[in-house]
Amino acid sequence: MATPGSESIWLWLGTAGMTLGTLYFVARGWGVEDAEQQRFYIITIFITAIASAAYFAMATGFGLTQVTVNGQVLDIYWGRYADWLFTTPLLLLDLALLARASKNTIYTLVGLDVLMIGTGVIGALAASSAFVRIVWWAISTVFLLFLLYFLLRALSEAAERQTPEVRKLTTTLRNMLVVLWLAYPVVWILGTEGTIGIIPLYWETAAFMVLDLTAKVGFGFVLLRSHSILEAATQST
Ligand code: RET
Repeated sequence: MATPGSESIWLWLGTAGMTLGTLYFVARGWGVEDAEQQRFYIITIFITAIASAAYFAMATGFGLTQVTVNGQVLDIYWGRYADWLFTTPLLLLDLALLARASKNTIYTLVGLDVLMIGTGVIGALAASSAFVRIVWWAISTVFLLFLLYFLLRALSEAAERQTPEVRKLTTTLRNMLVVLWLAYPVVWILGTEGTIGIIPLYWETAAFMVLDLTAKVGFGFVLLRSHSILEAATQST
């Protein structure tokens, strides 16, 4: 266990943001009676609650380790991967349920997602060489691209079955997800993990915090913003 440096300010901000987001979603979902609508609240609440715990763990140094690659010591926050392993499938589930995607689509997306995070964490912790780390990064990025391909295909199929307002919400969430998720491998390779160190740990931690808050709290906010749209999305057709 290592001690976080000045970047801990961003981790504390992340903890606060995720906690506030969780409380907001709990309050917003309180009076919702419909089981299908409740599902979106439950999933979204767990996404931010898990992240809140992960951020607190990182801020207090639990989720931090050091990896020596070619004589260079890297500070690696492995706590992020523990968070992402559970929360990214839940984010996909939110969107897939909104689009009423088939079970097979959901299994495929979750499988690709677990492979993406799993190979990403190996890349982050691998001490072998910078080259091997970058190969793991490339493998993980390939899984991300397959995942986005399947997601876009499933959502465009679903569009035909949706009312215009539900379709609009799905499109907004889809665009958010694609843009934000593609930024993660970029921050990783330019940051500490990529060993090139173009982005120092301090700014890398800030960048992941902004991405995580937008991809979780921002995403949940947009999804749960309108009770009437969720109602239309869950009505049997
Ligand atoms: C890693 C490793 C390098 C290659 C790729 C990655 C992708 C990470 C993603 C993370 C998404 C996280 C979200 C968190 C929400 O709070 C693991 C950085 C492709 C896409 C949405």
